[in-house]
Amino acid sequence: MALALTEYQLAEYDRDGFTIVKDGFAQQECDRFVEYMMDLQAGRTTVEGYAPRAADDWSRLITRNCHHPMGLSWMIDPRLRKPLSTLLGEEPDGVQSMYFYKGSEQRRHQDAYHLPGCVSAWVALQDVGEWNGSLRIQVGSQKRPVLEKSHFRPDPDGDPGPWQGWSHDDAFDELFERNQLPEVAIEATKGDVVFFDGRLIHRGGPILDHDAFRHSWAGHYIPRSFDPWPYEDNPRLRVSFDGVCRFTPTS
Ligand SMILES: O=C(O)CCC(=O)C(=O)O
Ligand SMILES: [Fe+2]
Repeated sequence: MALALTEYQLAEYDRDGFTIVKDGFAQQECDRFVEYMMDLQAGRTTVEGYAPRAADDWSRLITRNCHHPMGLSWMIDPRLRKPLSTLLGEEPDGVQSMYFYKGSEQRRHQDAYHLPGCVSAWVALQDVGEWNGSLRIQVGSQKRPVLEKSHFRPDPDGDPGPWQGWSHDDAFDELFERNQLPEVAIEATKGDVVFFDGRLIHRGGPILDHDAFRHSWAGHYIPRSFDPWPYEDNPRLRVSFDGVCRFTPTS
């Protein structure tokens, strides 16, 4: 059954840039995904394209062009199709996913910087809180300025771009300050799905217990009609809910 977004959740998404669907996935499904990823990490399961990692390597696993079977099945899980279509306004295409073994403490950013027009489905595969690093979100920032790659380089006339000379991380912090909007830490329980707008400023919050795992997964989706391809250097593969893999043609 599709995850249903209520009128209230749609209004919340529009206003705040995100909404949470409680218990979107069953606990056992989350456990199975975690077990699979632990096996993949340790080399107990082998998948072509996924070398076993060092025993202490818990860095996030980004998947763009070579999906392992479990990741692919989550990426195009039929329950995600309807809410993502509603939020994107058309058929969604998955373009990347991220598996987090631990909290990321990733600095503030907008996913739309890399993937204009994207919507994210972020799933807590275990309970998530301050101890293992919450997802932190600046509420309503999706309606404020969006940083673009072109802002960091000279414009066509050779004049400096508005953020030229800034590091990306510092630029997002500055934008966050200028917005003067509150930041919230998302407390999620296992199976909750957070849908959020790619223009929303967010980060991986501080981790109190660095030994703690924070199994979570994020799929990033763009509208089917989105062309040209938003990446500058990456593969042009999209995975769609009809099971078809599509490539964006080079012009
Ligand atoms: O989970 C995190 O720590 C960061 C997630 C994120 O940046 C994303 O899903 O786009
Ligand atoms: Fe992100």
